[in-house]
Amino acid sequence: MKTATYEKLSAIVREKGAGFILLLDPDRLALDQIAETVQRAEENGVDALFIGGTLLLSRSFDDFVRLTREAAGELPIILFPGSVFQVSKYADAILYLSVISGRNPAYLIDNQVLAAPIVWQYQIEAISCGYLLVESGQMTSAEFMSNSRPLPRHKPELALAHSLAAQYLGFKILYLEAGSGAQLSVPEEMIMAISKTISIPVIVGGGIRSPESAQKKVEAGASFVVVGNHFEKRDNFTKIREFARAIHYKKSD
Ligand code: 1GP
Repeated sequence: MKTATYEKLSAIVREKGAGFILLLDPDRLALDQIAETVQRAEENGVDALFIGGTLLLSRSFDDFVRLTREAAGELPIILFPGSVFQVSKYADAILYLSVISGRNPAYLIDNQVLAAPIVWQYQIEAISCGYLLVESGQMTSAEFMSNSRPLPRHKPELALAHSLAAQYLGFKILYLEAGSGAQLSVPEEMIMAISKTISIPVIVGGGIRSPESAQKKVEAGASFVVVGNHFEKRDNFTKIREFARAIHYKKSD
């Protein structure tokens, strides 16, 4: 089994305190804007790229990943798939997600079985990931499409029990997800309760729109912060270095 990308992620946490991950949604970024976006991300402290979306309307997913790979140099490119249709041989790794906050077998195991032969044929590194949807104010696409209930945001003990289960089941990483464009991000109290108890790295994403908010997630114990929606507005890209500094505050750039 390949582990190079997972090891790169671990090295980022060791060297920078936490990692800054930019999420690229193939439906929201035109193919001819990929090179410039990736270059700006790399120059301004982004540590890795996720590619994916809950739904996929664009027909050129494979081209999207290939062009990102060509532009990304040393930056790891990790698929963050909303479905089995989002697997590409051009990625370095795939987050092999299971929506363990829900009880819908389609997102717990069915899609994983469908994707497995493709991942095997392409020889992409699979990073097993326990994925917890956390209630975030309004229904998100992830909640709707996964047809599963998110964890209540004011019940950190419930989220903690799920996180321990993820660790005991052998997931290599945990994702605390408020959902893309979420009204409310994952509460720090929940991140803190989980990260001080489990030993696998914790990714936090969904609804993070400021460097201050990103830093709070790291202070609470997140190993990685994912931002997508906010940088889909081109103007917001001018702030990307501030996000990187905030996320790397423990060992600042
Ligand atoms: C969504 O966690 C990611 O799956 C990022 O969320 O798009 O709200 O930044 P945003």
